Amino acid sequence: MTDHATPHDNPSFSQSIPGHVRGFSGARPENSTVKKYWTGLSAAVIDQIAGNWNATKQAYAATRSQAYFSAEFLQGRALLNNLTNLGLVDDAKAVAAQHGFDLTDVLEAEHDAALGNGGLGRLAACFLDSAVTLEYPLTGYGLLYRYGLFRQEFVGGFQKEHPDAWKESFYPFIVRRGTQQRVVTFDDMSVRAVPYDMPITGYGTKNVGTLRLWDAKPMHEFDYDAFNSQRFSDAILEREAVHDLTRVLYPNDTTFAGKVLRVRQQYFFVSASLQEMIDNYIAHHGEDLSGFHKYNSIQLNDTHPVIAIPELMRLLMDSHGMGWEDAWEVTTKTFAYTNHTVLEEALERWDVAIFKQLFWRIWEIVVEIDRRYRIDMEARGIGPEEAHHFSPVHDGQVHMAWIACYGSYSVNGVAAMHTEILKRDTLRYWYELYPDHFNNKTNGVTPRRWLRMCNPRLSALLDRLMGSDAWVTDLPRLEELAHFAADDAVMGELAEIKAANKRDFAAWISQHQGIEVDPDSIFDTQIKRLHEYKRQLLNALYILDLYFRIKDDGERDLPKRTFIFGAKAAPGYVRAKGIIKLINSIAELVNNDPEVSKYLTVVFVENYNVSPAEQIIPASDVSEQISLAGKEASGTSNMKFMMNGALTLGTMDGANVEIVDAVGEDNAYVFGAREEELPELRASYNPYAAYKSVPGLKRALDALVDGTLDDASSGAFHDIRGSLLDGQGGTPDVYYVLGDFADYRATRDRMARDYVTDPLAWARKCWINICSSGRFSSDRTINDYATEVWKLERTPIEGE
Ligand code: 26Q
Repeated sequence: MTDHATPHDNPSFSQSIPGHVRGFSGARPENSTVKKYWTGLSAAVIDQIAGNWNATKQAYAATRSQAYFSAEFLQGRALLNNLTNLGLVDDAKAVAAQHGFDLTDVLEAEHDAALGNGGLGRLAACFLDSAVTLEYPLTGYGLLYRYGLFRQEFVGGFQKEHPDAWKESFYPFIVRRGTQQRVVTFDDMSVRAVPYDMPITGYGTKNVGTLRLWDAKPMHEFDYDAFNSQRFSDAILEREAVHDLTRVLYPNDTTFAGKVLRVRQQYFFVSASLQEMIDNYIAHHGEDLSGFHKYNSIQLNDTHPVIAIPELMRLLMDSHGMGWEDAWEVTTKTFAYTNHTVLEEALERWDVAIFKQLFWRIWEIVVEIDRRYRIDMEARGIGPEEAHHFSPVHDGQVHMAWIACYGSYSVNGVAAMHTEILKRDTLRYWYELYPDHFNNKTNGVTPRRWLRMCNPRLSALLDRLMGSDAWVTDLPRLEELAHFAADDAVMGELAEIKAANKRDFAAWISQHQGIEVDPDSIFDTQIKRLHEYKRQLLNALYILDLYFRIKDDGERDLPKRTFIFGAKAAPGYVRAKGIIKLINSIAELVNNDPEVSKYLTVVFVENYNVSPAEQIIPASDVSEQISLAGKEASGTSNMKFMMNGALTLGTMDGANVEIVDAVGEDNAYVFGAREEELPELRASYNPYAAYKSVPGLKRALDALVDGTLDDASSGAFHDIRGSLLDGQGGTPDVYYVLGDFADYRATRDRMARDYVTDPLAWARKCWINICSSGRFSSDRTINDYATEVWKLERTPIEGE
């Protein structure tokens, strides 16, 4: 199969590359630096799509279209993704070779666009890819952060954060649209919002979608009067305050911190985006905005952009003369809200003082929404106390989730189980009020980046067996290949592909971190943000236990394993950072022990991000999805692993439940307490009893404080052990780590045994996972949103 998704036989692309490279490097392509070569090649890609991008924008502006509001878009690298989608990989490879460059090296020169923390941000990026591939008119709106998620360095095993100046050297994949600026007004300052557009290419389509990211600039480049007067320093300070707005992505993902700058960022990007949408509506349909919702719908990615609800009210009323009732009608038919968490501590609540100080008018509107809400609830027969608890404003705070639930026509969770928990607990009140607003949209991931692009070997096998690349845009068709599970030759090929990917990862990690891993060992991986509920600690305790089984118990009949971690901790999350130090200390202990390191290697990948994930996932055998049941809304790496032929070791949580349902219980390894049984288990739970009675636990936990492991006198390991055993005044072991340990240990042992005793049976399980991954394509998710929620029509362009 060729990789020509869009079969435009394209000599123009190849021929344009040298000129673009020369333009950036001021040198002959063969004498250019690799970074300049990357820049020129990227510019050649932009050149290719410019016409179709323009045409797509015009087509989307004229039809009912969807906006995706998100504070985060975790795009990762752009060049290979675009080459893959446009079918230009071979051309780029050939031209680069002519100039003496290996395309792989050129691609490695690209810095990740890490404008997101984790799952929620990466989901937004996958959705953009799917929407354009399916030719749905959707535009992403967000913030052009100057610094993305911090770069992580390990210093003595501790996480150290560094600024991530991702676009400091020229970045060709964003284009400034200087003629489409807007002004956003706060009570203490006005700010120019300058849009930068990132093109989003699709696979097998001429459509090119847009991610529009707003940058904040001072109203006037220079206020000469102020500069020339006694107010010189005020003028400088005000300019800096404006630049602060889009300076940095907040690195918290699970704990809410009421930072003023954060709510400013939120208001800034939603106000600019709404102004643009209204102007576009007026240009096409005239000044009467009562039909705005017929042409526009806005998906709110969690509560981060929810301030758009009062802001749209303000714009409709104050700028366009609409009355409250009409404006509320339009607003509540425009917004749809996605919830991504059930963790109490993550819910956004802002002190009323912040609202009053930043945007008095928005505050007034929120108060009026609150007043009318209470009247509305009384009319529905809901008691004032219950209504109060879910009101937009109470106890001195503005509650963003309640504004979202009251002001949206749709509310969804991100996996079947998560949506059920929302309906039963977190959002029960709203579900009872508006049952038909609630729906589930199980997450998905794009098979372009997460299979086609990151795993070319497996992609080639799938192409050959199917006789086409049809699976790339129709992933459920992989089901047609399920019968090859009985074909030993194909299973042999699958095993060889995994082995080759593992050799590639071994070379990569050796080059990046100087650690040598054995490609014949089991690659067992946990990659995700570091949080107690995700239970990296459970994984770490198992490894410690194994260490002692080898060292003290003399166990020798053990499969060889490589344990891979990748995780960033929020900089202020002290215990999460302690867990990073713990895993690094265990790595040090295990890897440097001549006896133990024959069996085990521990690798903590530094600065985990989208690009490392693209190396790690195709090379993994085991996918660790071990959150406490009921806590992980969905998970999305679980889907990426499955697609690439890794088997899930997981709890019945989030989308794991649906993965196990798709592959069957024999093709996944499930352990741990079920969500519905936890309340009863908890009632009689005594972590101290588990510590004393569960084999291996005491030894592993004591290693944290008996000198086996060294936390550099930080107290981190003492704190971790204490959190499990005494809870320091609160509940001990909130995430039931010790409660699930025995089952985890038994299941993980069994899994490793299965791997070595019957490689063919293992390969068949992997194959069934790959062939059953169809419903975890974000194409399915986007189709469901588009047909059930957004009511969109596919809008293909004619194109060049
Ligand atoms: C909130 C307030 C202030 C500062 C930061 C934040 C903030 C930022 C990011 C809160 C949450 C996030 C990100 C959450 C997230 O990534 N959630 C994950 O979303 C995935 C996509 O739906 C799910 O698969 C994961 O289960 C969920 O944890």
